[in-house]
Amino acid sequence: MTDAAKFTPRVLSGIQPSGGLTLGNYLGAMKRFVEMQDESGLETLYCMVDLHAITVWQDPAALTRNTRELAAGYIAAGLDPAKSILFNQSQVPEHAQLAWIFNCVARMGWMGRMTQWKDKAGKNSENASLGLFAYPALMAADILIYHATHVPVGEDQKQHLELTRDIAMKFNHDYGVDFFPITEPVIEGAATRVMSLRDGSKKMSKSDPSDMSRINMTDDADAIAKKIRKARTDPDPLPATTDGLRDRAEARNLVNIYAALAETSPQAVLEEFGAGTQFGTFKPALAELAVEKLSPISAEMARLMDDPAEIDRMLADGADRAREIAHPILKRTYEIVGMVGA
Ligand code: AQP
Repeated sequence: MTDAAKFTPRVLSGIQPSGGLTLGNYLGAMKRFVEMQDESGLETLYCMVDLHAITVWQDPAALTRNTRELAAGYIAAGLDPAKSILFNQSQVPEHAQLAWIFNCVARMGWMGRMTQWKDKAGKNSENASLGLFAYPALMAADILIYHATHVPVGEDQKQHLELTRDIAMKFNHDYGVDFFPITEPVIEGAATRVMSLRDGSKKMSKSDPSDMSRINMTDDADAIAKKIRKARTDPDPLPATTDGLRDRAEARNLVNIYAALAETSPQAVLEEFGAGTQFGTFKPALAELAVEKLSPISAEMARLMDDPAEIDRMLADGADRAREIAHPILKRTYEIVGMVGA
């Protein structure tokens, strides 16, 4: 059994630079990253997972821009490079090196059961990249190369984190060691699953072909207001309690977004507006709140993006600091596996 107490409490998480940051990424992940950065006794590492992004085609110029924009988003949202290690995944080669070991630990059947694989590969799985199939083994390596004990993520990543635990347990078992921690997922907050504005059954996603389905962190006030005005809802007004939202995915999503932005509960939002309030009244209030919360972040992102060399310098520094933790863990892994010269 793994003794959790022997591992330094350490947080690792990442976001793919596979498009512009969305409100889903912000509420489901980044906001929690910032809170954890300020919790005492926790070391925090946050990365831009560019190796994950290329599991589906990325235009090279867009990948470069999206990576810098994501770094700017991290800082604009409140991550501080003096407190957290911020870096780009590909600049720490130990991630890919450990991922290869994990490719040899994980089983094909485990990967084939991942819902993200099924969703993204769809009916065309013969034509999907091998990287997309192996994605969860790389994610396990991202986490375990730092012996991270806690991983804040949105609800959609829960299954991948369970697989990370399975890989750690199988490695520890196969080699008769107690080397990798059994990491805890941190799926917390009012909006661990922000849904598409066009379809309440789909999550809000950077790569959704419809820009109207999401709020991008770089959207201006007019775009935010337009997207919320056009967001799909049903004809009924707001109910008195959250029970009344149970079978109303789109309405529930807008109330949840409001609650997460206002840092309150969905029930409190319903009480504030009152049962019977029409979406014609609620939507402009939501748009106003979203603009109030997001515009300082997008303004700061734009300011930081004016100096890409400074972003690159900050990421290079973060990668050096990350490697100081990762390298000894990789070296020890190679020794455990029996590689000569490790
Ligand atoms: N809609 C969402 N609601 C809550 N959390 C979300 N996250 C993503 N979408 C939502 C969380 O954001 C973190 C980073 O996600 P990611 O970029 O690594 O991958 P993803 O989950 O696949 O996000 P996208 O936006 O859907 O990207 P694409 O379109 O490229 O696949 C994770 O913690 C995730 O849970």
